[in-house]
Amino acid sequence: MDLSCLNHPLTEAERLAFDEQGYFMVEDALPPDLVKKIETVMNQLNTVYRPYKGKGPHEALGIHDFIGKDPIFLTLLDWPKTILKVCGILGWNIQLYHSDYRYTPPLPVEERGPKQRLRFHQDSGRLNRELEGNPRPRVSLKIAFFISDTSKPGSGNFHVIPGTHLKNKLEFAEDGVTNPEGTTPILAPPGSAVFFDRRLWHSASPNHSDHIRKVLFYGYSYRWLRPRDNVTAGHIWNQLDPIRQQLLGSSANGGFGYTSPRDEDVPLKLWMQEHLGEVAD
Ligand SMILES: O=C(O)CCC(=O)C(=O)O
Ligand SMILES: [Fe+2]
Repeated sequence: MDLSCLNHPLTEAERLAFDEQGYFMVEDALPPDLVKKIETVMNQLNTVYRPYKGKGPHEALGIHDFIGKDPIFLTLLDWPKTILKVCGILGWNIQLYHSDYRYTPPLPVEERGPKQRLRFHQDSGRLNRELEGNPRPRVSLKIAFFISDTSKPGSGNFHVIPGTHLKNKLEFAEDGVTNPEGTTPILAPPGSAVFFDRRLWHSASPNHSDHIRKVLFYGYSYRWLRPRDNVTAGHIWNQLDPIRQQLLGSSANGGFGYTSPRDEDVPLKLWMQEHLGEVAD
């Protein structure tokens, strides 16, 4: 890993925000030249995948498992300004369980119908039914890397309801339209990274701006969670260092190594011990 990550640990303020609000933003997580390069690659993928997925010019395009589709995406996997914040929250037994590309063109003016309630949800489907407890456990988080400018409301902003990661259920107004109290648009400039707890009630929103909304979501979880996509990386496996291999799902000891990892299963643990001193077991 790039040793400059040591300058960007999880801060106490971030830990507090994550524990109490369920999210925080890191502004300027990515420099403008990198944002530009990523945007170019996102545009290329849009050109290829939009017709392939049968999406019209104004429809949102989502691509799951984008991680192996261009080397630039690996750069963000262990990005120096974000990776130790993930480790600060989840520790070293982590993996990328999901990657999700979102490319949302503006909705044509004539299609901007009556106001509708946003699609609030907690992440990871059955976890929200089959895990016991109130609140249910965290298990995973996502980083949203904002590539286009969503710093103004109405630009397809990511929305959250702060503090709701501790609520298994959310009350919705009977009118079917009004959003729950506390609904907050995240005003994210390009290059910013928003960390959020999978339990935080959150939603996408329609893009009523004049530019395409472009975001990359990196989902990190404990290694024992079954990934939500195929984490396709066989074609680049030999180019990955051991920590990236861990993050993309390797285990030296097979299935056993996910729930009871030995040192050889988790090079990230050894790296953290070497560079940060003692780490929690
Ligand atoms: O596109 C968005 O703003 C929301 C995406 C989302 O729900 C997710 O990545 O879990
Ligand atoms: Fe989600």
